[in-house]
Amino acid sequence: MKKITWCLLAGCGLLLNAAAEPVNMLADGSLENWKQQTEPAKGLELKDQLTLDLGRTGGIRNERESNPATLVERDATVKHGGEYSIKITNRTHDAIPVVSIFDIPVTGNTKYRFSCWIKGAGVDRTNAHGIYGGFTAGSHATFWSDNQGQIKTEDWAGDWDWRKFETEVVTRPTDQQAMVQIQLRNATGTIWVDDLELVKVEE
Ligand SMILES: [Ca+2]
Repeated sequence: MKKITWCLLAGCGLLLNAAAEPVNMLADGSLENWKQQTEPAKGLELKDQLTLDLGRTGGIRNERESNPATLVERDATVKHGGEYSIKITNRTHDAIPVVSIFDIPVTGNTKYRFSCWIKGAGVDRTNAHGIYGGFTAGSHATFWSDNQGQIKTEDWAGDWDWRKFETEVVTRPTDQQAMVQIQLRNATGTIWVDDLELVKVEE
C-alpha cells in the first residue's frame, strides 16, 4: 500500500512540474506566419504594416516611420528558430524602424519576462540608442497615452551572432494589454529578430 501511495505522489509531482512550465504568450513568436498587410489599420498612421491574425494575442506591426531608408522584411536565409526571422535594415541615423507585437492581454500586478534573439551586421550607433526595445503595458482606455514598462537599450554594435535580449517588468494594477517591440533606433545597419517570447514569471 505504501509503495502505491509513493507512486501516486511521484505522478502528481510530474503533473505539477508540467503545469509550471512557462507558456509563450506570443502565438507566433518565431515569426513564421506573418504577412504584409496592404492597408494600415483604421486610426493608425502607418506607412505600411505587417500583421498576423493571432486572435486574442494581437498582431505584428511594422512601422517604417514614413521613411524609405528603412525596410522590415521576412528573411528565410538568416533565422534563429523555424524557417524565418524578421530582418530590419536602416540606412539613416534619423529613422526608427520598429517591429512590435501588440494587443497582448495581460493582468495587473503580475511579473512578465520578454525575450528575443537578435543578430547584427554593420550596426553603427550615433548616440545612446541602437538596439532598443522591451515591454510596455496600459489599460484598454489609455494604452497609447499612458503605457509604462521596461524599455532597454543594448550597446551592441558592429557584427554579432545571435544574442538574447531580455527584460522583466511587473504590471501596474490597472494594466490590461501590452506591447513588445524591438527598434533599430537611430542606428544604421541590419538586425535580425527571432524567437520572441513573453512569459508570466511565477514567484
Ligand atoms: Ca523564426
